[in-house]
Amino acid sequence: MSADVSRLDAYWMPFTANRQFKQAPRLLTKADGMFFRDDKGREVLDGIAGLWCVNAGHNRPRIVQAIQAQAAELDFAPPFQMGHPKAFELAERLAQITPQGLNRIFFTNSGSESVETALKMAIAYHRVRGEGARTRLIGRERGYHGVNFGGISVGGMVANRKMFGSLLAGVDHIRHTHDPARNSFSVGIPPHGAEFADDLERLVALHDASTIAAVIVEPVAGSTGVLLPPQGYLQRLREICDKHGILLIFDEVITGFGRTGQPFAAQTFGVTPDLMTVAKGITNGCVPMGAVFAQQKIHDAFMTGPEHLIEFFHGYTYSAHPLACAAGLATLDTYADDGLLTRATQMQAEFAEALHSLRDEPNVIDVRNIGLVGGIELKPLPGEPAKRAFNIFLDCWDKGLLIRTTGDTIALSPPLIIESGHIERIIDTLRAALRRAA
Ligand code: PXG
Ligand code: PLP
Repeated sequence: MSADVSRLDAYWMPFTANRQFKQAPRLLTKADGMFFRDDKGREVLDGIAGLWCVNAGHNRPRIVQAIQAQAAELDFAPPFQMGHPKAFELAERLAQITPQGLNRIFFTNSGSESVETALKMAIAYHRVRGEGARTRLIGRERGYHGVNFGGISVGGMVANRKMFGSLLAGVDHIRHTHDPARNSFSVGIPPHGAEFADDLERLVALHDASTIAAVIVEPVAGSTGVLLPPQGYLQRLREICDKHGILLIFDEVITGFGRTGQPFAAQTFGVTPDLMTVAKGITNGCVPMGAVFAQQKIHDAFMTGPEHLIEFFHGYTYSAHPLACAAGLATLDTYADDGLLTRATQMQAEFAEALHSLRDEPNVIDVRNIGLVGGIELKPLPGEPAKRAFNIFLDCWDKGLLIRTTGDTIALSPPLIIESGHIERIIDTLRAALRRAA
């Protein structure tokens, strides 16, 4: 059945080639475990956990039931000056799995909102402590921090920034860590480039530490093509931040909830930030939710002044929404039942070997991996960046595999319940598509 294009007009789709899509729509209608079904009843293997979010696989019964029961019990509770039990319960449960000291939890509805919240928290934190000149925010080239104005300002994806004017003032960027000349085809963490962290010293020298509030980075950059931190890089960034009183924010919207083999990448890399942003896997993608995890000292710095006054003038109508909290609690139960927050450590060797078996396929110029994340970078078609990878995306879809592409990099981030047979099927499908595209 070809879709009725007239009925597709009203929906202006996000981050989509709208005209291409509407000529040949790709419609998902059902999901279960590792698989979607499309509107023609075809089974499609989910190679990207929806959009890096369905970490426990689709339609997990415990989560489904929790959402259904919650909708019938308490549909909404105002989050300002009011609460409901599951919000507190979820915050307590999350605080048990967060890296050391990140035990104060602020709820949002997405990764983008988490980023805005963390940036505002950082600036306000310095101000409540009497360091109001620390307002500058430092991001990194090729970073992705969602699509709101703060996030695109500290972000470093040119296409996401260039259309939108002057952005936030007082933002600068350290250089990215991608170094194919030295690190291509590294298995796991690339060996070279810890010194890229020293670029922060350059910005400190330029702006003076007394003007800098925070540095935000993704421990592993996902959206920009799976860029891993070189060995020792995050430690070095932490040291420089400490030396200059700058807060370090890890954006773990993708890396959170088991993706790299530990609950959070901060634990995988043994580096603890001052603030952490999460979303996606917090509810297994089922109900929109995000959060900022703050070190207790940051939270406590706000808890001054008259007790009847609001301490932090920030929040969303849907912060700690009851459906999201119910989904979040059931998601944590599901992760615990199945051991999913560390399952990537068991699967990563097999996943890495399968990925790297693609290194000699046509036009593959790099393969990158950590935990259950993979990146396969292709040589662009001359004069047509992103086209080769997009063609492979379409070919894989045709053959029943959902992958994600960004530029000419293919990203894989399968649900953490993945088994060997699924890995084989993903790699075989990709290999055939790469050969057809040669
Ligand atoms: N920070 C990071 C590190 C992310 O990866 C966001 C913030 C924003 O989250 P929301 O929930 O506002 O979308 C993200 C989101 C891709 C892709 O193809 C990745 C994301 C979103 C859309 C596409 O890699 N990550
Ligand atoms: N715009 C208007 C006019 C509003 O009244 C509100 C919230 O009350 C918002 C935007 C923000 O909405 P949200 O809290 O869902 O982010």
